[in-house]
Amino acid sequence: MIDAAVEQLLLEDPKSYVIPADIVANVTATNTLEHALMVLSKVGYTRIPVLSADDHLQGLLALSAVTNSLLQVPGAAVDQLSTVTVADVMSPVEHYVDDPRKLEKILNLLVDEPFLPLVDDQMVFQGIITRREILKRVNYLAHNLDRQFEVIPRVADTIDRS
Ligand code: 2BA
Repeated sequence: MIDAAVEQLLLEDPKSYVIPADIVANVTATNTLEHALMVLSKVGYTRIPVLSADDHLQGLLALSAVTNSLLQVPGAAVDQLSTVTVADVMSPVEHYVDDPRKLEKILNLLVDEPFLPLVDDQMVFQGIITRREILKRVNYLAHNLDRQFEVIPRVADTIDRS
């Protein structure tokens, strides 16, 4: 369980570590891989969410899945990617959160995941929580814990600052 003081400080402003849906790069399952490659190249991210036309989270698209598809056909040119859709190569969403205050789950999953999609109870995409935003929050915690809480070591000589 997360320590109560740590949780309180991290949760002071949960919205601060959510990147809202309107600024998250995404593709739809019906997009061609040619279009998806253009989006991925332009934004510079290696993995982005796949949304339906009504903004439901459907999967994740990795740049590696697009390049793998290209390499399937010997000598294939990029325009061959217009015959394949995002739905053909996207991966399922294994991990997501429906509440940015579920810190225990978020911190555990972000050890292995670079980001977590945030959805509402209908699986409508709300944004993402990235490692970077959570680390910024942890950095804030590291610098502000003793401004709001008195932190006293249980054993007086356990802290060696040499
Ligand atoms: P990656 O694309 O593998 O990026 C890993 C880290 O590299 C990012 O960590 C970020 O620190 C840096 N980075 C990569 N491309 C960047 C760019 N175009 N602008 C600024 N920084 C860039 P995080 O920021 O923690 O992001 C973790 C993952 O979340 C990213 O993994 C990407 O899959 C996703 N992501 C982050 N912001 C996104 C956005 N606005 N739209 C779509 N996906 C996003």
